Amino acid sequence: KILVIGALGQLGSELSLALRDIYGRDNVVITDIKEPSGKLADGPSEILNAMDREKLFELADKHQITQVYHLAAILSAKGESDPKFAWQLNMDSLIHVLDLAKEKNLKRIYWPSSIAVFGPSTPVDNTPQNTIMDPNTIYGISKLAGERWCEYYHNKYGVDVRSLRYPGLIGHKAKPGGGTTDYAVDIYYKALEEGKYECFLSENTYLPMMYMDDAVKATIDLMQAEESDVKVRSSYNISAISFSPKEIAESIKKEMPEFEISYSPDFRQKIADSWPNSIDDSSARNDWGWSHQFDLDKMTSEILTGLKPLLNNQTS
Ligand code: VAH
Repeated sequence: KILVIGALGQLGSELSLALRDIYGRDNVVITDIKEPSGKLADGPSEILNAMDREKLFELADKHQITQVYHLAAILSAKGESDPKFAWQLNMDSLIHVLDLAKEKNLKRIYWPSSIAVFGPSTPVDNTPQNTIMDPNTIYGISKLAGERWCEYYHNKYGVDVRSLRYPGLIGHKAKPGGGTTDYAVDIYYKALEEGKYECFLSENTYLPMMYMDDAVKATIDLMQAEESDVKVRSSYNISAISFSPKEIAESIKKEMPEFEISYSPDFRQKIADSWPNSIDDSSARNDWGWSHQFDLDKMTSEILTGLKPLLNNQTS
């Protein structure tokens, strides 16, 4: 059976639903620090604080877990408000899962990294799989250290841990939590609710991004790949689209001509400026056939269509 840690987060909630569709509702045990609601409540769930090693091991036995997707983390912007806690949660929880995999001989585990592992000295365009990495957020530092731990446990103990360096993920089924790229989610909600958006990044801030459906597909494709095809055991670069706030606003205007955007960069501008503009993901494409489906306009129409009924219900 599969255990999902952090199943109620922006990625966790969509990935948990996809995993249940593939493996069956009762074979995916979702956990988070609060009870699930809506569709996610339809299936086995447990309360689990990702730092609670004992409870993690207990749940793995109770549910005969063979695979773990560990998605719980404090993201970049939120992490800067409490660096010590972000480091502790992001690192302790990963090491508990790696130990669980080693001691219970789990089939495989998944752990997400991020383009946040790159920093101001990293080549910004077509950032290579192997390159200079000098992250300057605690989130990015914890993801870089986490990649080293994953490769260490794979090489030393044979743990089959797999990982992706996600770009900014844009999904509309679960509110994002504390990321720097979350402007690209907020903008759709505000476009529909208020017809305008004040962006916390400047208009030409290019960032690698990906629609959530592509991120879920990449995760499952990687986890279903033959072990021998998974050649990168730190974390794979993956990417889909790169755009700026100006370009996503233009994309929205194609469907909502009266939409207006304004810019008032805040502390997150510095974080965004330390990250790449675009990513070279040729290793993922060559090793296990990664390819993205959604470009910017296709994502925009998918999200606006998906959000309209939700927001209409709220306002009606
Ligand atoms: C964040 N959404 O902003 C996450 C992601 C690349 C960005 O890691 O922190």
